[in-house]
Amino acid sequence: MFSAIQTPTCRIHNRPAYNSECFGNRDMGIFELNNSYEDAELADVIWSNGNNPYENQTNYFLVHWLPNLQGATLDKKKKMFPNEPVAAGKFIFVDPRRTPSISISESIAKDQVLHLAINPGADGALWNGMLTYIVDQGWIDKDFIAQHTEGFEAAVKANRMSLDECSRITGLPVAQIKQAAEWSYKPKAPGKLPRTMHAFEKGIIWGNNNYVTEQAMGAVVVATHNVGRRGTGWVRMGGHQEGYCRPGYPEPAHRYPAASFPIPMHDKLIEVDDYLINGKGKMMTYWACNSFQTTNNAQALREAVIRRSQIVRKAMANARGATPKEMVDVIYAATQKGGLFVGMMNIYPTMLAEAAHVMFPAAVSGEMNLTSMNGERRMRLSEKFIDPPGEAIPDCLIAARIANTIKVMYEKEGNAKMAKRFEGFEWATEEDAFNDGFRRAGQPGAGEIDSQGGDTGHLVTYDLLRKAGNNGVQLPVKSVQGDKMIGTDMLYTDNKFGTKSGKAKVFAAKWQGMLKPAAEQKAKFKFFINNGRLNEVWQSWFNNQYDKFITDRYPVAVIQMNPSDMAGLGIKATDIVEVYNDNGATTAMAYPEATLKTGSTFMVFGAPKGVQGSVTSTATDAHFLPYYKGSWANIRRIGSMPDWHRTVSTKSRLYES
Ligand SMILES: Nc1nc2c(c(=O)[nH]1)N[C@H]1C(S)=C(S)[C@@H](COP(=O)(O)OP(=O)(O)OC[C@H]3O[C@@H](n4cnc5c(=O)[nH]c(N)nc54)[C@H](O)[C@@H]3O)O[C@H]1N2
Ligand SMILES: Nc1nc2c(c(=O)[nH]1)N[C@H]1C(S)=C(S)[C@@H](COP(=O)(O)OP(=O)(O)OC[C@H]3O[C@@H](n4cnc5c(=O)[nH]c(N)nc54)[C@H](O)[C@@H]3O)O[C@H]1N2
Ligand SMILES: [Mo]
Repeated sequence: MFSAIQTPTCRIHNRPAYNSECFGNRDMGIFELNNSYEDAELADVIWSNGNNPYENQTNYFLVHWLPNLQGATLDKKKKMFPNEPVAAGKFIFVDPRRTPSISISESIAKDQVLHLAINPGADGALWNGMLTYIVDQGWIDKDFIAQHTEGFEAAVKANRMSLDECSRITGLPVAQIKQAAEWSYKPKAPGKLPRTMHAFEKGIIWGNNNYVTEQAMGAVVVATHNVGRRGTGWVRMGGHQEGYCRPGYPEPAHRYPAASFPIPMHDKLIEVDDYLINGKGKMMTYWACNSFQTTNNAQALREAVIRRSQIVRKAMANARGATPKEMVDVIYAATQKGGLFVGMMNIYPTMLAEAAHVMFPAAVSGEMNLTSMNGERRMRLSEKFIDPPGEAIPDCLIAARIANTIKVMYEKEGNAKMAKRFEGFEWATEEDAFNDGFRRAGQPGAGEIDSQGGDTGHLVTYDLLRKAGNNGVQLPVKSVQGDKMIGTDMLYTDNKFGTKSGKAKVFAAKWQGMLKPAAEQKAKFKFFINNGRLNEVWQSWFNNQYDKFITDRYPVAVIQMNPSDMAGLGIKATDIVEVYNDNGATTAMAYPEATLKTGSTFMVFGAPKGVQGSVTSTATDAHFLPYYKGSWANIRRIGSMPDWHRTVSTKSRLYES
């Protein structure tokens, strides 16, 4: 995409532009995966912001968080921090609804758990109020601020918000905000600040005004030195394996000069979904993603892409007996008339297949060797143990074949200049791609990690990863001793951040209210359609939809509702409802949940039968990070599925002891 084709029209699988989920953190010079899972065992307090870790980061939560709450890591803490008071950990959840994570934690140690049941979208205000309060209390690390940050004073001024105002906007009682502040930031003993880990995930990332909210939280994190100390960390929770490296975006621009590492391109971002909806672009390739089910304003995208792909399909159908070369001309001509040529690389013919003209079958992990890293930057090699079906091959080799084919075509045309751009894809195996990518281009997140560890990607080999086994290694790898790669537990322990000056940059991040398209939806429609994940379901259900164990439990998308809201609309458990607003409409199975506030719902996202994204608005932050969580819509009953009364459970999903 970047070095050969050189297109800037590129989006990431889960959002409509080639941006970061954490520009806010990165512009401050703080990479969002900066601690170890072990730090969750060592923390005095863990904040879980817009995150439901029991359901979505299950192993991490059960193995590393809960033991801390239970006091089972006290010995470890004493050993690690001999000169300060230690106790069993405390959890603070910020979430508009009661989640299974909260109910499980409370069932273990109620007094050590706080649930801040925040008004949707108000997190920025919470962190403004928190910053103001702890500065006034003096619960901050003045030396650290003076030596290792810049911009702090200006941010304190800009973000200033009284606790009363904070309470009014967030809906949280002042006493509760004070309680959270006391747990998290009040010195444990003279000169001993608590070790407070701040985790966040999709309630923040896909929350209201991502960039500003992250930086409002970041100001508090930095003021209290809760990054780069063991038992702290300001981190994404993730939940899936990730990690990739890449050449730079073809149109680099550093809007935020603070960052020293090559942040890809804030300035030249293209909102690709809007681009397609507005009739632009000639070809779209969906690679290992399914925007029809998972993007924001999804119904509008589906309608546009299907309509435009039909223009091409019709032209192709009329070109009877055309040779491939003639067909190319037919397709190109159709794209000149508003058509869109659609390709997809996937392991299943998903909903996107309705629009696709070509489909390339990919091999998955297990059918190929795959390197990936988890939420503590732990990289592992998962080795191939079975052949892929049919003609499926690893994605990297599909990419290589495309590049090599284009190269030969340019050579035939005598276009040496273009052919040159497509050089370097002589990959025979996944390992070749790894060697050219990770080992040459740098560690995943490219500069973000290399700004800490130097360009040491070349030290990592398949051979060493194989020897490291399931424990892998935490990136960045600093050196190799014998057969062992020496990794990094925690970033920023030297207080050198990823900015030119090496200081963490604090930005003004004043609460700005609700993003306009979301505020307009909210004003017009009755129900908050909060949305996200259920433990049993994985992402767009690409496997689950063929698994009776899952579909018996959730035959279609489910929407949890307060029973009194259901009664008001004549809706019974397992009835089918329509959820609709100005952006689109979707359907779901009604599922009572008594702890939801009236007017609030929770719908599983991404389902093939009931796409929640169809009713999300167009609201994004300045860098096109969608506000998926902020949907408002009306609900009406469609009818009942009598069979489901017998076969489908709607027992509360909350664990209550
Ligand atoms: N079982 C399972 N696990 C998964 C996945 C899966 O599909 N299934 N997906 C993986 C992926 S890709 C990801 S990104 C992660 C996501 O992991 P999480 O972010 O933990 O999951 P979500 O359910 O999307 O959202 C978390 C919470 O945000 C809350 N929320 C909504 N609006 C707001 C708000 O305004 N403020 C705050 N503070 N909270 C809000 C919701 O109520 C919800 O409980 O999970 C990963 N793990
Ligand atoms: N309303 C709403 N929308 C959301 C969210 C939300 O919370 N609410 N969350 C967002 C988030 S965090 C995410 S991660 C996205 C998820 O959105 P997507 O990334 O679109 O969803 P996935 O199901 O993860 O898509 C993976 C696709 O890749 C295919 N696949 C699996 N393995 C391979 C492989 O090895 N090679 C290839 N080529 N294909 C493969 C699968 O069949 C599947 O179609 O949704 C986003 N959308
Ligand atoms: Mo995600």
